[in-house]
Amino acid sequence: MYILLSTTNASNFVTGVDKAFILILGISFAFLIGLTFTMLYFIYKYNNKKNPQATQIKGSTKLEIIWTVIPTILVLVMFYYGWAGWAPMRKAPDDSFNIQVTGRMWNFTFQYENGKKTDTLFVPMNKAVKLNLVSLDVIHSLYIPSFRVKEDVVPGRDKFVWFIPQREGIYELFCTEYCGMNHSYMYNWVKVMPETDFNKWYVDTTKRVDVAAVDSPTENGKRIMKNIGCFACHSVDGSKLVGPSFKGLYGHQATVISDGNEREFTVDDEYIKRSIFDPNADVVKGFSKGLMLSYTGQLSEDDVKQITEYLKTLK
Ligand code: HEC
Ligand SMILES: [Cu+2]
Repeated sequence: MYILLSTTNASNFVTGVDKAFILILGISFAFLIGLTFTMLYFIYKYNNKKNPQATQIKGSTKLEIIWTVIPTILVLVMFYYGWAGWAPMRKAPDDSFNIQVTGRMWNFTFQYENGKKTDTLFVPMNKAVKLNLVSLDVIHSLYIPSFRVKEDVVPGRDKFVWFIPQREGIYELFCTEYCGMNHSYMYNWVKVMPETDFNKWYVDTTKRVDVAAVDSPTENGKRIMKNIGCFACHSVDGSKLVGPSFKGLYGHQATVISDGNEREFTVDDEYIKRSIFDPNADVVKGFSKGLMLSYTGQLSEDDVKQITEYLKTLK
């Protein structure tokens, strides 16, 4: 896939956060090595053979001062770099480009000031972007690792994150606060475009909904199902909800009841299509008729093809 793995300067916050991170990691590592070697040295120096008579040591002002002053300095240095990286995140420039992010169980939607709505976050390069975070139900948390930003999305509270994307590309965005059964579906993409391309995309209001950054049938299939709500009744992990799980569905040996007769066959494209447009023609054994309604008119043949591609991946 064409996702950028290297994230050097993907946003204006990368340097500040990485500096603090590497510093703290370095200090921890130095202590780990130092303490381990001191320990090994003491085991050697004070073992029973070399040092049969234990010595009592009564206080040492010099030592006390050393191990108070040095850690204090180290902690203050860590605090300084942490603060320096964090403080600018709390003040968005006044001329930021505003986008509202709505989190709910279990998806994110992005709404722009001109009414455009997407499930991929589109942003212009080299321009301050401010995301206003709204939750409709529980606490979610918006995380864009490559940009080094992360903020809880709390119902009833005004929360935001801002950043300046500095590199064209596609990045991951996801919920990082466990928010219930299908928490893992809250997984989206951020597409950073040069400002002129972005503006062209932005004024085109003919394509209002569901513009995808990653255009593959499986991704599309999953997104269609997420948006139309299939996962309310079907799981992908093998657990039984209102309907059977999609895990291992494609190609498996199914037993269904059609017109009161039980029959067995292998699940294929045709069966999935019939299940979606005429769900009560074949009813899966052990489940009730009439719970799943037909999606005729709501989903196109092409949607169903993409759904099928996605179902094939659920081994
Ligand atoms: C209100 C709950 C509900 C929703 C929403 C729902 N289904 Fe179902 N689905 C069921 C039930 C119950 C069954 C089992 C009975 C049957 O076969 O009709 C089922 C069966 C199926 C089957 C056959 C599964 C098998 O194991 O053979 C497929 C495929 C399927 N659904 C796909 C979908 C898709 C795709 C969507 C979204 C477009 C969807 N369902 C939405 C309840 C639901
Ligand atoms: Cu969430």
